[in-house]
Amino acid sequence: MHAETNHPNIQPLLPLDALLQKAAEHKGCGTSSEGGKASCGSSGGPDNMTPEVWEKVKNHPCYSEEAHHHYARMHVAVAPACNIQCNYCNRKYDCANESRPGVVSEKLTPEQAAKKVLAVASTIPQMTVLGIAGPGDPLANPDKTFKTFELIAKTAPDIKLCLSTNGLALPDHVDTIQSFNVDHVTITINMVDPEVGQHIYPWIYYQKKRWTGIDAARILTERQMQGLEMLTARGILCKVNSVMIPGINDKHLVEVNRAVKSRGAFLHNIMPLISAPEHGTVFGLNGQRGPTAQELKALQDSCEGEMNMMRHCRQCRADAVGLLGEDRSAEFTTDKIDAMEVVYDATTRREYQQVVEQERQATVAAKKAEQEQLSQLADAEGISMLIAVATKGHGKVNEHFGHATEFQIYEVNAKGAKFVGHRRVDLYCQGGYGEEDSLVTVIRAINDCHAVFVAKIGGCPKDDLKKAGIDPVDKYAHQYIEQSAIAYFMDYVGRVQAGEITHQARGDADIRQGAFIAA
Ligand code: CLF
Ligand code: SF4
Repeated sequence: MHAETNHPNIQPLLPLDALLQKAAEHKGCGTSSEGGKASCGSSGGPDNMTPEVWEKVKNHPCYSEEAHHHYARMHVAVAPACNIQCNYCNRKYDCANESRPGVVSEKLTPEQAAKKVLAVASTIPQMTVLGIAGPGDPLANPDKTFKTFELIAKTAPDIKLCLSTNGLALPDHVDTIQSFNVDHVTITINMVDPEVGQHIYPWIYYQKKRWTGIDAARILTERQMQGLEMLTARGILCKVNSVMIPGINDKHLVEVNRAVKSRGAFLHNIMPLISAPEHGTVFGLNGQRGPTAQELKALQDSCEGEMNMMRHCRQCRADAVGLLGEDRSAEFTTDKIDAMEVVYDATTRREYQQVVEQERQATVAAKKAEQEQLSQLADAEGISMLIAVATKGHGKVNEHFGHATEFQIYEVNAKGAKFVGHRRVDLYCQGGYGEEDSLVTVIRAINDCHAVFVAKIGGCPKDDLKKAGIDPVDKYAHQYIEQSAIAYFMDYVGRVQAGEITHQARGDADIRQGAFIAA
């Protein structure tokens, strides 16, 4: 846990009404921008973005990879019903379009959700985005979804509103979405060809009728495309999620990428199918496999020339709280919130976010400085490697190997260091997956990496990692990730050039399919 996130601003307990009233008196940040959203610690955006777009993405952890190291999001599970069936979904669990299968969230009323948002906002001041992503489809539950947005817009106007949908009901709600200043909408689009779609969707429920087969897939794709066009025409940023299902839509997703790009989608997030028999889904039970790490990366790489690709998605639960990759939902259950003393203090949030922004700018500056040195490394042409990093945020190597529940993956070559994904693992010190030793599963998850950067590591795992050909590195503890990766790479290339070592490509790695074992 980060010390900075333990906000000391705890005041006497207020009833919900008083809390909402007090929060409504705050108007968010002093500098407001489009839609009354906060403009905290603004800095110039990248060259390829207009200032309006940068304002929307700069502190959205899903829409900006760089922001995800610093800013948090939360979900509220207010939408239980769904209007379609996906073959990778079991309704006992959260919507698998944004969640890993097997995850169950605590359902809330809009009023409970509003209180939860204020509780989280006062505890985690860098929480900038509220998303509704299930546990079913938010637009199959429009009253609950929009009531929640209405309450938050009134009480916490500096929080960005975000929505994720399968798209079937989307065209009917675009005007309402716009009226609530929802700037970010995700649509899960797994196909643009009904022939492919019939193998993913057994049925949909549309206009009071159940549709199956090709007809169902055709209606769904038409509604998704129509909804996407309507949103982008209104300037709402759209992200498209696609689940990569080997043998069913893996090759087809390049076509999906082109179709959504041509309709103005801002970001494409290709996620791996997570499929295991214990999830009880059609795909889980019929043995449909998910992609390997390298299959996923190759598809993402092949689409990257076309548009921005998201590679930092964590397939969050419908009640996720915290930085992407950390799960603080257990701190904010309904009974805990009822007992919590909460005051929503927009001024303190703004001040805190200004500090976060300074830290983020320092990360960017550190990255640029090292990048310039790298340009001298023309001889590194042809050498490329992946590095796994144990981190708990802030863009630094700051997690103990044994405490990591995921590793972030950076690709380093003569062009620089770039985040290309993450690998979920079981805690090394908590036992493994099924009968397997947890270290074996960690090694399988990062087997395509040349090195693993950690803040600290014990002697035993160190030896086993070395035996597997993965270099355990703790000398960059608490330093910036990209800077450390480039320094390591330059040293590595130097040793290759001196003939001390031979550069060899690594193999593939597994994407974790089963239930998660954490503390
Ligand atoms: Fe939530 Fe989704 Fe908004 Fe983000 S999550 S509704 S866009 S605030 Fe983000 Fe989580 Fe991936 Fe979703 S990492 S599952 S992409
Ligand atoms: Fe499940 Fe989400 Fe698909 Fe509905 S849209 S069936 S909740 S994965």
